[in-house]
Amino acid sequence: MREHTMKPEDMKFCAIVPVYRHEKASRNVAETLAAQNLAVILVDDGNTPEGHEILEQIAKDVPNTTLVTREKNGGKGAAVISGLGKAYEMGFTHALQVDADGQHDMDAIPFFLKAAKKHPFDLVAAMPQYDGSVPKAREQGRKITNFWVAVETLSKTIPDSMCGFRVYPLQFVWPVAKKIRTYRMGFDIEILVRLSWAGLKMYFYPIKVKYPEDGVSNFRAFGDNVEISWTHTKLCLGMLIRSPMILGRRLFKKKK
Ligand SMILES: Nc1nc2c(ncn2[C@@H]2O[C@H](COP(=O)(O)OP(=O)(O)O)[C@@H](O)[C@H]2O)c(=O)[nH]1
Ligand SMILES: [Mg+2]
Repeated sequence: MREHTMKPEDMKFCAIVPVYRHEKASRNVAETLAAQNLAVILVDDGNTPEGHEILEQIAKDVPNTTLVTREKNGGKGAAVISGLGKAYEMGFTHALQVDADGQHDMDAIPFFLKAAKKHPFDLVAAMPQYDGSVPKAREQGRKITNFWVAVETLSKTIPDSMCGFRVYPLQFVWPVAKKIRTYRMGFDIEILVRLSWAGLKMYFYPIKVKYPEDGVSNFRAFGDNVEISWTHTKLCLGMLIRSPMILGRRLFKKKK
């Protein structure tokens, strides 16, 4: 794929917004994305009938917005996979994944799109810069995850794997994403590790992230941490199997 060239005019960007219990906040996010000329794919991840109605209305009001509806709540990962599949089917070349609750600094979007245009075949992802609002337990969990990701990739190429703000080159990412069975919060981690194993180059840039005190977080302290631990167990085993390939590729690259 790298031998091909992609002209900026051939790149078609969209944004994928997984939505669960953030229907109201997602309007502002969708409007901000559309104002930057991005097509928007909202994924209704099994919200209530009232929530679904709100999302339908947003899709009608905001230009170039498509609503993907999942009948039952499947988890953030399941919602992003649905969105990626839709984006690929619609012919987009790149998809920006962003949270519906507006916790990512939306002013950073032009910077990330520009970086993706500069690196059309690579992944451009965010690493979070928190203000004081981040819950301590989440910050701690992130550090542990980042340690394990370094082990799983045998590298320090992924400084953060939990921030759900990134631009995916779909031609490379969709074949990997569609096979992932980690449907909740472990998805963001697993996709980056698998893309690293597949040889995708990654660029990370900081983004401001806030956790508003009255905001809704769906992160389940027990369930999601269990899933994340299981994800790391699987990925560590995956690394052991792939370690000759990972190290061999690195050696070969250095020699070239
Ligand atoms: N946690 C969670 N988030 C979901 C789900 N389905 C979609 N999402 C969306 O995934 C994004 C991240 O979830 P959020 O609750 O903000 O988690 P946090 O930012 O890690 O505290 C938001 O846009 C949610 O609306 C789900 O089943 N669980
Ligand atoms: Mg959030």
